[in-house]
Amino acid sequence: MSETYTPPKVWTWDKENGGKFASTNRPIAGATHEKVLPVGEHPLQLYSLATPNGVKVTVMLEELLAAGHKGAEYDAYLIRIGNGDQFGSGFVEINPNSKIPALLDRSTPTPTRVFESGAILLYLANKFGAFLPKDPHKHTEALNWLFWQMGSAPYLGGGFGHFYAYAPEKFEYPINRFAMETKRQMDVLDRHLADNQFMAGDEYSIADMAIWPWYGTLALGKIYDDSGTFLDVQSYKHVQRWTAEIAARPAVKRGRVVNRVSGPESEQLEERHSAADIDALGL
Ligand SMILES: N[C@@H](CCC(=O)N[C@@H](CS)C(=O)NCC(=O)O)C(=O)O
Repeated sequence: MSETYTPPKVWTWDKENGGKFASTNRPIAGATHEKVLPVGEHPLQLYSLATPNGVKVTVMLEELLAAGHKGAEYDAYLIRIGNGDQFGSGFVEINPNSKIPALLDRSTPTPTRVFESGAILLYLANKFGAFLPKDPHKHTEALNWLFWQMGSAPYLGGGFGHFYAYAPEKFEYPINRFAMETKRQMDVLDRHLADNQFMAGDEYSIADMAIWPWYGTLALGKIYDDSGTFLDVQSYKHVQRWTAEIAARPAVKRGRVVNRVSGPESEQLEERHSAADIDALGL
C-alpha cells in the first residue's frame, strides 16, 4: 500500500505492477520488433487509434475535406496500442516516442514525419491555410489554447483517468489531487466559453479540435466510468453548450469513428481509405 511504501535507493522495473497498461508500459524507448507499416494511395498516411489524441487528427482531416481541401485525402491505419503496435520498427521511425497519432506526409519532396497531436494539427493548419485564424490576435489565442490542451490533458488522462478508472486499487490521495485539477481545468474552460463561442473567439479552430475530444468527451460523460457524475460535469454550462455545438458538426461525427474499435458497432471504422468507408456507416 502507498502509505507504507519507502522508495528504494534505485528504482527497478516491476513488470507485474503497472495496472491496466502493465503489458505495454516500459521504462525504455525504441522498437521491440521489426514491422513495416502499410502505405496507401493518398498523400497523407495516418497511423492511429480513436483515443482523444487520435480523434483530434481525424476530425481535422475530415474538416479539411469538408472545406474542399482535396489534398487532405488520407489513409488511416489502425495501431492497436494494447497489442504493442506502437513499438514496431516502422512506427518508431515515424514517432520515436511510440504514441499515436503519427502522420506521414508523402506529398513533400521527401516524406515528412509528424508526431505529437498538437504538432500534427499545426502542420495541417499551416499546410492548408485553414482552421487557424489569420488575424494575429486570434491566431495567438488559438495557439494559447492549443498548447494549453497539450499541457493540461495529461493531468486529466494520465492523472485523473488513470487513478479513477485504471489503477489496480482506488487510492484516495491521487484521485483527490487529480479530480481537483480536472475540475479546475473545466472551470477554466467554462469561464472562457461564457464569453466566447469557440476557444479562439468567433472562429472554430484547431484549438477546439484539440480540446473537444478530451474535455467534450468528459462533459458528455463518455470517458472513465462514471466520472461525469463524480466530477459533476453538468454544472459546467458553457462547456456543455460548446460541447454540443461541436458534436453536431458533420466532420466531427465522421472523424470520431475513424480507427475506432470499441463502443457501439455502428460507430466503428477500423481503417479509412476513402470517404465512402465512412459514408457506409450511415452516421
Ligand atoms: N502528447 C501526445 C500523447 C499521445 C499519447 O499519449 N498517445 C497514447 C494513446 S492516447 C498512446 O499511444 N499510448 C501508447 C503507449 O503509451 O504505449 C500527443 O498528443 O500526441
